[in-house]
Amino acid sequence: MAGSSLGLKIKNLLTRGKFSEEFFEDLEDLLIEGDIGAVTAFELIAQIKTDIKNKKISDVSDFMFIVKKYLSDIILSYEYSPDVDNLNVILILGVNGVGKTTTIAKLAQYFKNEYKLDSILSAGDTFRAAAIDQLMYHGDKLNMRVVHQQTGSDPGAVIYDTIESAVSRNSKIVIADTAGRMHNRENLVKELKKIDKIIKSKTSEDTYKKFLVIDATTGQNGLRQAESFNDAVNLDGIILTKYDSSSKGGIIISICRDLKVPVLFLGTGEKYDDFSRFNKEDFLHDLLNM
Ligand SMILES: Nc1nc2c(ncn2[C@@H]2O[C@H](COP(=O)(O)OP(=O)(O)O)[C@@H](O)[C@H]2O)c(=O)[nH]1
Ligand SMILES: [Mg+2]
Repeated sequence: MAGSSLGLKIKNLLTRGKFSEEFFEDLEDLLIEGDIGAVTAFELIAQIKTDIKNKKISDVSDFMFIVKKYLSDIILSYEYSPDVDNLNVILILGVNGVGKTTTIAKLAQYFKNEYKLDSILSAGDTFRAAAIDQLMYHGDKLNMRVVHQQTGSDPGAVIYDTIESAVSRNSKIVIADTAGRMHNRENLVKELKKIDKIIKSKTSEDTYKKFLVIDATTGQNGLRQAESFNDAVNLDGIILTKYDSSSKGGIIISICRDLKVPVLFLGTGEKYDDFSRFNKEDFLHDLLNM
């Protein structure tokens, strides 16, 4: 059943009937393969066993309903909206290749469509020239201003300049890119803390948000990424990208459970419009086929 959804796999397992120990072992394997995480899988199974004992589960649909309810209680989300009267600063974090720069362009377009607000984009990934060029390309396409300096410059200084520029133009949204190097965690954390401090010195805490981009195809490594970034700057939300792939992003369950960071948006392709708010019901529907 390679490639089929977690929900189909669970349903397939259920057709074998009997809630035997072997059934629960297979179920645990499926949940872990689906990136739901060992601890969550273990707790969910304990819950199911109790519910079976108490006769709350007698058929497949009861079973799936309990799984859904359990996961629904873990997954966190809320409807993020920018404050249209004040300056909003959004720092976009994540390891290389997860889709940060693309997501910045999508977010800018989203704010334009939903709130009629232009964003100023900040080329805070100064590590590679290509990263700056990529953001400038999107700014050009979207007709939005990009503040940048040369490769290798201090990302904190670039973001500082961007905020100054936004204030002087009375712009309401700054979306800042960052480099996602992870090979030296200590340096990354140090750099992020510095950027965080600069932003806090220039803006109010309620309109400053730190969003982590997680690639749906990542697996349990995504939890470690989230832990690192959350330790550094206290994340406000997750944006799950590459949701158009066959991976259904079970990793967010572990992230919500362990770090209590809500999931806010979904990236569903490479185009600007391939972007939407995260909807928990839809997510569980896709994950569990119900
Ligand atoms: N299929 C798909 N590809 C995406 C999505 N978001 C980003 N990408 C692609 O992933 C690659 C890396 O994206 P990029 O924004 O450069 O990642 P960054 O290194 O984190 O800035 C690019 O080829 C993007 O087009 C998505 O939601 N779905
Ligand atoms: Mg990038």
